[in-house]
Amino acid sequence: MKIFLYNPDDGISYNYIPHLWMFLLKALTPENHEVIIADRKVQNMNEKEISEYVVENGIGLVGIGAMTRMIGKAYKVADAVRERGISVVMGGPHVTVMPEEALKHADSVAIGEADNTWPQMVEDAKNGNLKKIYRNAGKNGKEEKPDLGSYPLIPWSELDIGGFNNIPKILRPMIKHFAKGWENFFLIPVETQRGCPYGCEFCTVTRFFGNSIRFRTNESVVQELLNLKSIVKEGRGRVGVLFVDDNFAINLKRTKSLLRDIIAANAQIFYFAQISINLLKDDELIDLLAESGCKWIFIGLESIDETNLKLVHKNQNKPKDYKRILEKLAQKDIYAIVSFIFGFDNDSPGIAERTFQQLKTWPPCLPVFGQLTPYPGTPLYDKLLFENRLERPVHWIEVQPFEMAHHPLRISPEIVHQELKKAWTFSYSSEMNYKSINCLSDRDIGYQLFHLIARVIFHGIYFPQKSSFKWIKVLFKNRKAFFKVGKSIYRKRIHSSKVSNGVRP
Ligand code: B12
Ligand code: SF4
Repeated sequence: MKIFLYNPDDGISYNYIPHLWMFLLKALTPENHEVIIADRKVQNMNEKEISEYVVENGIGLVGIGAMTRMIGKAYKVADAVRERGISVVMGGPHVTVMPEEALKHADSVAIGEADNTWPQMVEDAKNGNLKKIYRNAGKNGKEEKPDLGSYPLIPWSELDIGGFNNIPKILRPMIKHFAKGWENFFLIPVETQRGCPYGCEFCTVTRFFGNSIRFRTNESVVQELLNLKSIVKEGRGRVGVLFVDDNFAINLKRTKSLLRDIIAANAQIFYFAQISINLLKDDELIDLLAESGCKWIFIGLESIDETNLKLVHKNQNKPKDYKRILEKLAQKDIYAIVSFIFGFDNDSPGIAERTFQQLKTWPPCLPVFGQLTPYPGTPLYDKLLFENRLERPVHWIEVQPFEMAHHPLRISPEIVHQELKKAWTFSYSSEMNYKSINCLSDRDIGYQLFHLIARVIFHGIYFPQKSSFKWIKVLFKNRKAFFKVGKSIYRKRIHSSKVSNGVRP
């Protein structure tokens, strides 16, 4: 049977990173089935075109996965495909908590992690025997989480990932000239563990993956990294890894042992990881992160206000520690993508300015800002529903980007929206980009260029940059910063050619 796995996007930014679930389910699909992966970023088709594609290509089963904010689009695709008589199955964090809603659009849903249920779904679909609901039940009927001890090896080097090149087309000739090889840059998702014990009020993870942690073996992670390194060796482009674990260092002993094994196997690859700020106090961990290839850490700082953090049960974050820890990371050449949420109950007008004032005192970071969103299945959603504060209880069906679905206590949703815009505008202004590059002027030039490109790409998370015209505009605005980095690269080249010609600098 031919299976088509599809992931929509959110209509604002691209899916810069391939969604792991598709590649994982492909690797878990029983033999004798062909799996075609389609991501909205790469296969730019609307629902009608998808339904035509699946009919013309003899697809027997369509699997769709989506986060809450893409679910409306996912349902449209599902409806169009089913109209053509082809079965649709859905899975992922949203349909897990809203299975009845999903079953209005799909023949079948996978509840929770589908590693063990997927092969059965495929066989049942082949035999025309699909059940409505699949869940991984243990002997006592309770949900059992898959054991990651037998995690499959995803054959990245054999897959076509060309469509996920993160370097915008318009920049590729320039990058090729200045930093050959980096014109094709892929960020690949890899997981090493699942689960998070913290249970922050707004987050879906603890309920979905559970509060105890399950690990892949070190050997299997190392093998996957070595496999990814072969893409670089074959000259197909540069590869970075995003460890999608929600808290890469939640078990310090295990993380350190994994990092030591990565180093020992020479499997270091440039990587990003997500780690809670409280776990980054450990100096040995930071040394091992740096030595094993970590370049960026995604840190959910959420707020600079301790009261807000307490309100949403994110007590592990202590705003007084932020600066010190970020500086410690920067000393090891590790920078942070710091994530903030506006619209907490203790937020008040001026939140963007107050946050920005703090940000300016930290080493260069890539900040991201979002509004507090009550995702279904979270304690936050249940609380707001109970308090009758949800203005749009099914906000996901018609997603309004950066619009709130409820009213915070001390700030209106309209002001939150304005504050978000302000925060994104301040943080990615050409002045701020130039300032960040200046702060990094004693660092590796390749890194400076990478940082600048990342800043320009991050600008597009809030201000859509999908056309070449928009890109040209953004590049033009940042010409001073690009010129500065270009000049340093040129100087370095002259310097190294003099040295290689025996001229003393
Ligand atoms: C990596 C990641 C990102 C990355 C990239 C996304 C990507 N391309 O992978 C980045 C940083 C860009 C990102 C951004 C966002 N993310 Co995010 N992200 C994650 C993260 C950490 C890992 C995803 C992952 O790969 N998991 C591992 C895979 C194997 O698990 P899985 O996807 O759940 O798949 C399993 C099952 O769900 C099931 N399954 C999934 N799909 C399907 C489909 C079918 C047909 C079947 C049968 C089964 C099935 O099978 C899989 C194997 O068991 C998750 C948290 C988490 N641990 O999952 C959050 C998470 C998915 N993100 C979340 C959110 C909210 C966002 C943002 C909206 C944040 C923001 N405010 O901007 C943005 C939106 C981005 C966008 N473009 O729309 C939420 C989603 C909640 C929800 N209900 O929608 C999560 C769950 C985190 C959270 N705090 O709650 N994210
Ligand atoms: S620490 Fe991160 S992953 Fe864990 S519950 Fe909190 S927000 Fe979610």
